[in-house]
Order: sequence, then C-alpha cells, then structure tokens
Amino acid sequence: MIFDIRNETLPREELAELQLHRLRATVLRCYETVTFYREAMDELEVKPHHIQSLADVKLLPFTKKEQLRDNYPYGMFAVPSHHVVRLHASSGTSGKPVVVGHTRRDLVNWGEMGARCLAAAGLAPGDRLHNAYGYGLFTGGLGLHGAGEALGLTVIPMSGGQTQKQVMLLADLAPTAMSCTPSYALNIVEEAEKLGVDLRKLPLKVGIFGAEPWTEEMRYELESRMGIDALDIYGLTELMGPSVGIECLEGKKGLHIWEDHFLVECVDIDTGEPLPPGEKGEVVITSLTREAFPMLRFRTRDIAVLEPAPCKCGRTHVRMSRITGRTDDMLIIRGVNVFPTQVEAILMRTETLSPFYQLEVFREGHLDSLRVNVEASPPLYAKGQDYMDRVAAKVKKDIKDFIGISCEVKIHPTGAVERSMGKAVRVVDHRNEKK
Ligand code: DLL
Repeated sequence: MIFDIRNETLPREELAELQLHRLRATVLRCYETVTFYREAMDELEVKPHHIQSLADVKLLPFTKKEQLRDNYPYGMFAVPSHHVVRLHASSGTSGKPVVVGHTRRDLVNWGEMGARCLAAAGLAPGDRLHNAYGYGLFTGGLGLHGAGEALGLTVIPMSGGQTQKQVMLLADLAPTAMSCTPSYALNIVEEAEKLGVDLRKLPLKVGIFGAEPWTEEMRYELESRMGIDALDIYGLTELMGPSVGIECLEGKKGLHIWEDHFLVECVDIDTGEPLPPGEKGEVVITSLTREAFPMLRFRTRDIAVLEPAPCKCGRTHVRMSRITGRTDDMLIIRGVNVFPTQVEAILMRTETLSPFYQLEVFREGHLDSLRVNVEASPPLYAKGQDYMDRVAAKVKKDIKDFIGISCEVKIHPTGAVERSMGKAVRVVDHRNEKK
C-alpha cells in the first residue's frame, strides 16, 4: 500500500519543482537564522538568491559532523527554543554528541515519513509492531514508534535489551512486524532457538531493520530463520532519524529516499564533486522541510549508489543502494580498502559458521594487520579443531581472493563474540592503544 499516493508518486518534473521551491526556502532560512551557515556561505560568496536551479545546490558549502560538534549544543538551531518540542542526540562515541531539535511540525513530518515506510513494508492498521529499537536520545525507538502510530498500527514499545522477554512477547503478543538493528534481530533469533520458540511459526511477517550496515547474506539469514521479509530502513539523527528511506516490499532493491523532504546527492569521497547516477560515492543530504534543525549538504560518510530508474512499486522517489560502509569504518590494511560488510558477506556464505563476528585491527611496526573473529556453528564445533582449522583456512583464502587482503581467521565456540543489543561493534581497533 502507498500511504501518501500523491506525494510518493509525483511525476519527476513536479517533484523537482517542489524540491527547488523548498530548497530555496531552506537556504534563505539557514542564511538568515544560523550564523554558521551565513559565515560558510559568505566565505564562498554564495547568496541565497544564487540558488536558481536544483543543480545550484553544488554552490552551497558542505556541512560536516565536526562542524555540528563545534556548534554544540544549540548553535545550529534555526528556531527559538520555545518552538522546540523534542531533542535527540547522536551517539557521540568520540566526545560530545550532536544535539538535534524538532518542532511540532518536524515531528508530524517525521511521523508521516515513518508511516510511508511502514506502509511500503506492507503494513496497515490492524498490524502490530514490536519495536525493539532503543528508546531515548537515540532516534530509533521513538522514530519507529511515531511511524507506527502515524500509520495506525498497534505499537509495542519494547525497546532494546531483555532478550528473553523479547522472545516471550513476540510469542504472546503476536506482532506481525518487528523493528530493530539486524544484529540485534540475530541475537533475538538465537535466544528464541535456545528457548525452543520457532519464530517462523509466529504471525510475524516483516522485519524493519537498519541503523547499521548489513548485507544481502544477512537478509537471507534473517528471512530464513524468522520466516519473514526483511527490509532495510535508513536514517540519521542529524537529518531526523529513521525513515529517511526504506526498501519497498515489492522491489526489495534499493531504499526509496523521500525526496519531497530531502535532496540527496552522491559525491566523490575525496574531491566532493557530484557523481553521475549509478556511481558509488558518499551520500550527501540537504533537508527541505526541517524547521528546527535544517541541514545544508550534510556529508553523511555513508557510501552508496543512487538509482534513478523507476521502481515497480510505482513510487517515483530515487532509490539508494544498501550502505556498503561508512568512510570512517573503512579499514586500510596494507594498502587495500576493506569494509566490514565485505567480510560479513564471505563469512555468511560459509555455511558452517554462525553469523556472529568481529574484526580486530593491530599495528605491528608500520604494518596493519586484521584478525577476523567468528563463531563456529555448533555442528562445526563438534567436529573438532582440525576440521575448524580447515574451515578457517578456506575463509582466509576466500578473503584473499575476493577482497585482496591477508588476514588471520580465528574460529571461536558459540557465545565468544559479544552479542549486540543495538548497533553491533564490528571493528575493534587496537592501533592507537598504548602498549
Ligand atoms: O541509526 C537512525 C536509525 C534508526 C536508522 C533506526 C534506521 C533505523 P544514528 O544513530 O544517527 O541514526 O546513525 C546514523 O547509522 O549515518 C549510517 O552510517 C548508519 N545507518 C543508519 N541506517 C542504516 C542502514 C540512526 N539501513 C548512521 N544501513 C548512518 C546502513 C545505516 N547503515
């Protein structure tokens, strides 16, 4: 079902007209109300009236995460504080988080975009959504919560953690959809299997998974072990939260980005130059309707490809491929670029391994080295060390053949790799540790 038939299927020319109108209004407001934007535009000698076409977006300065941090906590807000009804914040692993505000209208728009996403996943009033994204400053919990309510679903605000209880409620409350990170979904699947609950026999039909990179191989794993369709949902705190885009159930290939609310570009990671459609680069997003925290050309650090070809679902909004990685998650091991998702794909194609893994990076002298930690499936573990060594050697060879790096592969017993409650920690970097 399409939630907002008019806006989701707008002919491209009308969509472009609407985008230009909203872009010009956003740029003007940013220039007039946020010192950071005025200074950045003045430095480039760009004035709001220079934006005459959508292509002129490239005249505008980029906004980078560090600059948002420099303006902590309220420097980027474009409305007086009495218009702000909610704050969220990005996780801020290094230092201060980025604090993002929402007006009442921002929350309504967010809810509507969320409703579009859940409808695109085949849901409608009468469905129940078990929401296992964390509630709090993280946008996942409240974001999917608002989405479900805006569509008229029954939302079960479970939040993350208490994994046994998650399984009990999935069995007892009979939700038809669940939302969480894909890595946490795996954790729940494992717990259910331990407790003897077969998720495939429950009414659950769709999983709304995102907030971290994952692969087609992981989709297959989750779909087959849960008996559901698993769909990829994307978003980020700086632009709103979840529901910036989602895969539709019909296409399951690329995430529709709601272009009446966001102008999306794909740029060369190094030069920042816009790339033609179909080329892989960094996703850059400008908000078109955000009131409290408008954003000009945010460098997301997420790497993907934009696909403008029409989708069989009838939506006209551009599709973005899966995020293959983040520029800051890219490891460079002896000169070769590698993303954790590339390793994930290889591990998950190896049937005797279980899908729990973590990478460690070390520095010996001037050389970086990679260790891949992964768990054996219980039958593999039962076959003994010799057999496991042979599997490890095979994985090591596959990684060398497909990615081009030499690494150590260590196979562990079940439970050795830390389980995720939200976003999985895929890389432990020992390079800057003091000896
Ligand atoms: O993760 C918002 C969200 C919540 C999205 C629930 C989807 C579902 P942040 O914590 O600010 O916000 O993290 C944003 O997470 O820049 C990506 O690197 C990554 N990310 C989000 N969705 C996906 C996805 C939320 N579907 C950062 N695939 C983004 C890959 C994703 N990475």
